[in-house]
Amino acid sequence: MEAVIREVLQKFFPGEEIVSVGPHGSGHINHTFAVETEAGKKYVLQKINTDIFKDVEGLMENVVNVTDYLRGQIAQEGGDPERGTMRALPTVDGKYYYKDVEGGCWRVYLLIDNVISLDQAENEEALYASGLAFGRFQAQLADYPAQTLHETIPDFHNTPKRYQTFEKAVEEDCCQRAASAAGEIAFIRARKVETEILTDLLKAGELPLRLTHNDTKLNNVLLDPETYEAVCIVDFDTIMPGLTAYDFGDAIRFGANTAVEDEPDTSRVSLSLPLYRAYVKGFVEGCGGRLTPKEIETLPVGAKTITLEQGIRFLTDYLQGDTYYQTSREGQNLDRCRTQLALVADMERKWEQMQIEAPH
Ligand code: GN1
Ligand code: MG
Repeated sequence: MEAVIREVLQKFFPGEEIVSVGPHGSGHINHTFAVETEAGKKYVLQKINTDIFKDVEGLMENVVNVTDYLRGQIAQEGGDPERGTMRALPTVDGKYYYKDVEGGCWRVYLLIDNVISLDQAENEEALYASGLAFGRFQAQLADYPAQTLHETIPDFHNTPKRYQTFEKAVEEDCCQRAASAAGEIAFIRARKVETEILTDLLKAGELPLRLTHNDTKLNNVLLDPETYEAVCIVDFDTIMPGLTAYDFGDAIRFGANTAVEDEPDTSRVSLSLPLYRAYVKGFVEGCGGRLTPKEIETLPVGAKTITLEQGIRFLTDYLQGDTYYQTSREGQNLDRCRTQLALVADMERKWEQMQIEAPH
């Protein structure tokens, strides 16, 4: 075991005998481990990426306050608050993160056992369940005092801003990679106006700002391995005020894709309409009548916008030398970008069928 991990474990679990520490999950930003003690207790240990999350204090305050609040909501609804949301654990000093001698920041959650996390949808049940869970999540947080939240990443889903950063990266071309992505650059440029649709509607007051999760990937919902029902939503790092369309869209981008996010063969990428519809049903149901007709109408726009935004973000990172997303092979960010753009193209083909009628 690395000395630094030993130091961290001492702060969270003094006196507990640790029997194993191993990699856990498939996140692209933080480093995640599962920890098991001799007494059979299981925890999730995470090294927070502080290049990206600069205000760890604020981040952990969000996590602790929102999970406490959710525990109250879940208990009121008759659910199991201990399995229904994450529980962060304090260090011996009572703080919810520990800064190691090298300046790395760590946190610990209780590990929720007997669940699965899917990097690709296995069936419609999983999409329905995750839609229902994210819809309910939004409903449960409808009265949360949003102004008390720290903005962990400013302009996180500000697609026009993402577009500007992308243009700058193309112009600078610091790694001489732009030529290898000429087709992708042209594809994105041809859709520049579309990056502005949702933010314009927000500015015009036609869409409300809500408390959103902002990273609604299928693998951020822990599911029961037998029933595929949702047990717990994880990854509260980007809970911030945002648009419903983005939360809906990000789940579609990831969960209704017939291929994995970094599939090198884009002919395998497509939008599965049955998976899409299963998510729509769950999400709208979960929101429990809270969505405005305009919000429902713009859900498909959300799916397309965030898929384009994610393509833009992956391509920007590729052009800038792979400094943001963790990669395990060369060209992975370009592959990731290509899957997103292939999915956008397929959404354009299926646009009519993606439309959702608002209930009257
Ligand atoms: C990152 O680390 P992870 O997998 O939870 C990213 C999301 C992207 C996602 C793409 C803070 O999430 O915005 O949608 O990768 N998180 C951050 O898979 O940038
Ligand atoms: Mg995340």
